[in-house]
Amino acid sequence: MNQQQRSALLHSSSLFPPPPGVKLSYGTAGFRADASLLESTVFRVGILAALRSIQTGSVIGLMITASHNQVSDNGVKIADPSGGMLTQLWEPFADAIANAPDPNSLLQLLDDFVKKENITLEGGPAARVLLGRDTRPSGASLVEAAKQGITCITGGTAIDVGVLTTPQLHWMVRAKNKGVEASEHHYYDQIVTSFSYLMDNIPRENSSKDVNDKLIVDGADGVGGEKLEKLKSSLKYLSIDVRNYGDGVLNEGVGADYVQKEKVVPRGFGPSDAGIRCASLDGDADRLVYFSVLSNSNKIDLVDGDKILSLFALFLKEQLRILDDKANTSSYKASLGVVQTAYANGASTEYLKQLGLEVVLTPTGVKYLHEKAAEYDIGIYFEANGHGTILFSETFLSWLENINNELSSTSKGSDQHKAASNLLAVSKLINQAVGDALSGLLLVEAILQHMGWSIQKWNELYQDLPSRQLKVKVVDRTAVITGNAETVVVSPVGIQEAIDAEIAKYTKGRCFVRPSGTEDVVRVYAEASTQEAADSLAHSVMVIVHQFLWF
Ligand code: NG1
Ligand code: ZN
Repeated sequence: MNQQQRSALLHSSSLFPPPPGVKLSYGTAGFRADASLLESTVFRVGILAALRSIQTGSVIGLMITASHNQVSDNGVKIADPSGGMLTQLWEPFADAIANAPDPNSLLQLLDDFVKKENITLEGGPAARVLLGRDTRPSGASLVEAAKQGITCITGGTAIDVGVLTTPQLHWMVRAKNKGVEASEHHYYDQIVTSFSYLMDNIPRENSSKDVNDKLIVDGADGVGGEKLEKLKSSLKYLSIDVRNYGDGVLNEGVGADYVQKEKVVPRGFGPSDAGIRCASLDGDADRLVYFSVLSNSNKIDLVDGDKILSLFALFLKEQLRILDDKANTSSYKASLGVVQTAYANGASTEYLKQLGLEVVLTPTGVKYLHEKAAEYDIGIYFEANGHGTILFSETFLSWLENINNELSSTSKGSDQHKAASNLLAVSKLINQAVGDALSGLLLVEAILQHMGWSIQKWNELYQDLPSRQLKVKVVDRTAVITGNAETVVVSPVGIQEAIDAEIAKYTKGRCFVRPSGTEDVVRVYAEASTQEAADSLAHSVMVIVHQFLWF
């Protein structure tokens, strides 16, 4: 690092002192905290993004959002060149620089890291970072801090793409690095075109009375609602009523996280919506759940991420089967895999296995699910909370393109041809970079129309086991170390035996605890054959967590 670069770093970082006594960790979704604590962190993540861009010779993304957290929080995360999450190899360094106490120790860390990672600061490619943010009021000033971080690396360019959903930013990073058109307009163009294509391909006999074109969407008073309100007029065959698209307080009594955890209607919905298909996005539109309002009540029937996954899996399996039926073309045995976390409802896992699908569990966090799903030709991953997507391998996609062309000339309009083109359309509609509520919603809508299913019919695929999630405040949540995709606690010693003894008291009992990656709590999840039993199991395990960790 030359002298000019060193002075630039020392000078700029002295303008962004870290708040005293705050220790931050990159977590499951980047850094998150009260927005007033984040300027220094975002500035430093700007530096990190610039270094990552130089090292990879690619465009990197930096997103300012705290997703479903309350409006006074904010957060920052990095999108790697593929559009996926920052490589896990860099996370410890992200933690180290975020927590460096002063400009000199920050400079020392950067100097060592640049050497260790062979990052060429002079004469190599210049850093290019796409900067996006959600609608939080604190976003604008945090974007300025990020710009300072990016540009204090010599030659670094910050490209401010304004207010976007998190998945749009990830999509743009991926598109830019593939050398294709990457504006927000192109994003809409791609999803609207592939959605229309799927809708046009629907077998006429399935356009039944069971499924109508009306959908009500809760936009969480965030960026997703705002974007969908603008997008909806270009969606043929679908009539969307968007509520909560920006007038109320972000995530307050609204949004996918609220709906999924509380199982009640979001603000602006009520008994008059009973029976209608409804969906809810989270604050940055990377989560999606569906629900229907029960008559004369504020309660809902929740259709969560596990059921979205099941719907996608059914449809894709069917398309692959139809494609496989044809004998006249070179065959390709595409691998189809399903990836969940321990939070997936046990009934969903059982249902998916009964369909003959391969189901794998990973620890919580998109990075783990995504990595695993990428091992298949078609990998579908979803968290119960509604974050997920479908990944297609390059090999499979190029085979599919060829077959589609072949079928288009030999048997245009045949079932096989439609199956091939449906699969291609899904790969274009669904975000290949990260879970995306807007494109996920359009795929759900297209499949429901294709099946001729109402939301009630979809919800009947299987019956969820009653479950309960609790948060426990402890002195130090990092004292909880888990194993086996977070299904068991390895440390503190003895706690797992105590949990097992509780689980054994319940029919269909299942329970696990893990430290949250986004909040300062330990989470408890319990499942059992009745709601009372699930509540009671969760509660007893919460007491155990207290006993072992409140010292
Ligand atoms: P943590 O706080 O680590 O449980 C939560 C979600 C994750 C994931 C991240 C990122 C639950 C139980 N956990 O993580 O699945 O979505 O937020 O937003 O829903
Ligand atoms: Zn989110």
